[in-house]
Amino acid sequence: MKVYINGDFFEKENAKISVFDHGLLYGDGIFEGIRIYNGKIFKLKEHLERLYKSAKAIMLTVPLSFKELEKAVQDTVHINKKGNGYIRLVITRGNGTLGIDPTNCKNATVIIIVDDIQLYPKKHYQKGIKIITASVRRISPDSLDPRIKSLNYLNNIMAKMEAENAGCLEAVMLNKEGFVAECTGDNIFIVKNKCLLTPSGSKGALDGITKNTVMHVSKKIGLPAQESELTQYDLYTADECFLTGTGAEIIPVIQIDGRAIGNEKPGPITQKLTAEFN
Ligand code: PXG
Repeated sequence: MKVYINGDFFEKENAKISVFDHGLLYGDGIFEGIRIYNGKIFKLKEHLERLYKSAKAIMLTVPLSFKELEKAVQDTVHINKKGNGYIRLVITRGNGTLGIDPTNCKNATVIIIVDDIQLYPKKHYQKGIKIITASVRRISPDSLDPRIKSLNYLNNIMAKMEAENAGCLEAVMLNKEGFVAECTGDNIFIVKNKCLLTPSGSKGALDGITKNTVMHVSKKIGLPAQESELTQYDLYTADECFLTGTGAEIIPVIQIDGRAIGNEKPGPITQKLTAEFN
């Protein structure tokens, strides 16, 4: 495996960055997770557009132009001869001093890793998963906008640990007002009266590439899809529920906080959307 760091390729064991990198010291940075299917990079432009928006929001200067970064990602995929896999593109604030001030960091660090990813065992895609509502709330847009795909995942990790402690694989997170935001690493959808509903970015959801793809696919097959305010009640009384993400793809949810969703099996619309997505 060859890892791209700041324009050079390193073998996995030599792919190292400084302990003074503010990405490590303060989680000061951003990232993207991208899929490779059949030798093609899925929605690369959309991922790069989101990355540059994240960079803009945190005043991080990406040291490469859009075209240069696009080429660096493509080159890293080619050098690794990866037909199917996963790209982790990370930009940190770079090396600095011990102090949070980002102006001490003169050059951002650009890392591109090409590897494999399997977030959930295969059987869960057929059977569906059980989730809980986390007690910890999704961080508010007025503190750190969840649309910024930052390296600060502790909020999500705290919720993920709650899920694991409850014997579940995922947790849904509510925002400060108690509306559904998203899961720890996925967007959430419900099906209600043959309509697809999912929380918007302003409610604390990442502007998910998979989410947008699923909404597009849904409309294409004649199923209305819209962003909507959702409460726990809406989840509990949904006809179907599923999660979307680059890692997870589309995974059915069959139980939430002990309430069965539909007849506790992946629903017909979830299955149809999955087939169309694939
Ligand atoms: N919300 C959050 C908080 C995420 O981290 C999504 C939604 C879905 O977005 P996309 O654009 O991927 O559809 C994510 C993405 C991992 C992993 O290693 C997590 C994600 C993607 C890939 C890998 O757990 N989360």
